[in-house]
Amino acid sequence: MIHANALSQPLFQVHNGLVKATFLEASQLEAFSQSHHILSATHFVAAPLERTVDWPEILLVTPILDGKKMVEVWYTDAPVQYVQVDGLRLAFTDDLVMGVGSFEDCQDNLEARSYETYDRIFKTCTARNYPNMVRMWNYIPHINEPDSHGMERYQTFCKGRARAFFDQGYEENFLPAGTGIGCRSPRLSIAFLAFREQGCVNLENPLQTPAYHYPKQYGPKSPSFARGTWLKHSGELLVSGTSSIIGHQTVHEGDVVKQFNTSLDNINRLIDPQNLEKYDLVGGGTVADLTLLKVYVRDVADLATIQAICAEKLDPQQPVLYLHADICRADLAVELEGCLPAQERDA
Ligand code: 3EB
Repeated sequence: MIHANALSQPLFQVHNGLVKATFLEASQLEAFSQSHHILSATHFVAAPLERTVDWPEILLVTPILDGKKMVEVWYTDAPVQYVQVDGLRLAFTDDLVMGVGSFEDCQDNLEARSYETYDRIFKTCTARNYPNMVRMWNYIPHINEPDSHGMERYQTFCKGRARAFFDQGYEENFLPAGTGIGCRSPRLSIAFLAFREQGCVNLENPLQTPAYHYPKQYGPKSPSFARGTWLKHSGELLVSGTSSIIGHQTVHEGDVVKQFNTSLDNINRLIDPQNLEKYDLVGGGTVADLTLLKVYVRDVADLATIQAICAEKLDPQQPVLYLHADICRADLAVELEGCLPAQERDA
């Protein structure tokens, strides 16, 4: 399923190669790191593991559903400086930083720890002059279970995150694209990509209430993310985790086919050229153009159904990672994310 040329050809790249991303078999990462500068690696594993490497890395217990051990790796040919500070692991180039903040999972002070980790990420990136957050990934252990105050852990996390964004002075329409998904890892992990230069447009979907405007019934503080970010320099689009939500409501609870088709329709609408026109952007596409695809599946029994829809609607040449993970609302069965490469431009 993964191309033999994965080692030489990225699945996705930003700014004509400033940063590249691909999926590798875990056993290839070591060799890969000899010839590329790794910015971040996310391993999707079946059981908790510990190891130490130079680069920012997450060992995420969201098992790959076809049994392979895979890694999502972001990398560059530019020189990279690795820094560990304040519990964060970061990889800096002249233009961007990728990094990971994580903390041992806890029941009692999830909100405070989430706040603190976000706050450190913002302060570190800002102090070093990389203030422009473009993409964040949040992996939350036991996301749908209650914390010690009886609040769903995702909602508790959202409270801490929202306060950190607010304290940092973020305007609502400057929130980065995001993923907020469950895992069975021993740590809560937050990964990010930030640029030195302001270079992205944050996108919303006309079919969906902006997540930061979800009403209080979903939690005291709304989720802090945009539906996607458009990278101005060369026109790539990073699509946030997308699920079966229309307006602010979950639709088609209990029907995974309809939920997944709704998710795909949501992305189609987000990346539609007509939606981009509203932001004075030229480009766009459909789900068949997406790369670096990850599909989060709550119930393993739904895998074959979801794969059949992917075979029909996505580019069959594109590898897809099917990950076993809980979604941030208990009534959602599936979520997906991907990247839209820049269109070829005439020279
Ligand atoms: C949704 O649309 C589905 O909390 O960072 C998608 C992407 C979702 C990001 C996040 C949550 C997040 O609300 C869930």
